[in-house]
Amino acid sequence: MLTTKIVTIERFLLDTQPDYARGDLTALLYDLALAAKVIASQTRRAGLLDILGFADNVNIQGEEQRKLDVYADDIVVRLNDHTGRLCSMVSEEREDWIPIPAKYPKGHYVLVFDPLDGSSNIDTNISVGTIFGIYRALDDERRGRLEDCLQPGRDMVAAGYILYGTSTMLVYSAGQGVHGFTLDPAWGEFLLSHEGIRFPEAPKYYSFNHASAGRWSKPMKQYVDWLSASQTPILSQRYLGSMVADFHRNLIHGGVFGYPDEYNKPDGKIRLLYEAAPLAFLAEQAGGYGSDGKGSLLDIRPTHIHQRTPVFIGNRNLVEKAEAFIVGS
Ligand code: P6P
Repeated sequence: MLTTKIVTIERFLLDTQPDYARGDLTALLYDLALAAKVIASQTRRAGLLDILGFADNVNIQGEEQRKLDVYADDIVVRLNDHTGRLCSMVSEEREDWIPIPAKYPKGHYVLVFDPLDGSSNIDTNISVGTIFGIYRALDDERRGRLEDCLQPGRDMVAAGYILYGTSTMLVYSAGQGVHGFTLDPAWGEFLLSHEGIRFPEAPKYYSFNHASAGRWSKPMKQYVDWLSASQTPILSQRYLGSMVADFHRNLIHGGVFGYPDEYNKPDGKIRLLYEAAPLAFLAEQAGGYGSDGKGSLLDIRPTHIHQRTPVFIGNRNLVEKAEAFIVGS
């Protein structure tokens, strides 16, 4: 007989969300779980899109076939723009912030998200993911404004990601630790599979694109040399080109992911608002740390919704060592 409890994400949220979450935050997390199921069903078929009559950009149902990241963006917006839980959204796929249409009630929360991080890897079947962060509206009396979207990560009330990998996992934190749920495709339910995830003390991996080393500063090269030689046992280098997948592996096994500034990319490549800050929120909740090389990513107040930042994220001691090399230089 099964002895372990079967805990759905709804049950877990209802049992663990603090009262201040007003119920809307719990419902919003559930809405994101639904979006995850819809997006997962499509990414699972990515290799078949041409075979299933998507080749000429119109599928067999007469729907216009879109890139999967545009599809994922559309699903998240359409599942959340009318619920009355949000006052505004920001998506990596859209140039401007997304107001809630006037015909719909406005809510207490702001949703920022990258609908499909690492999407350039889809054609090689490498894991990709949706990254999200949730803030409270700055003014509950007014409809959403751009300034509601430009809050420092420290003010997030929740963050998470959905990883479309060998299984589909939803990993989130609402400030009480980091918890992982695995989708059971037979039941269509996310079931608690990783309660209270924390970075292991002994890291195993470091994740940097060594091909960019010629564009790094000298302290940066010294730091990566230190990573590759200083640890016992030595760290393995793993870099997928999908930050959400690299982050997840390092969260489970310990390690550090970095995308530093380069001579031709002074702010690096990773977006602060909907990629770096949500993962830094999770990292801190899991006993780790996220830095831009000088200080916490969570203390940076965005001035633009798509602004980029250098990123070092993972085991706290490894990230603080990056700061020591960079700041100390
Ligand atoms: P590069 C994906 O496009 C992404 O934003 C991250 O998910 C990933 O870590 C990074 O870019 C890869 O960039 O320049 O190393 O190919």
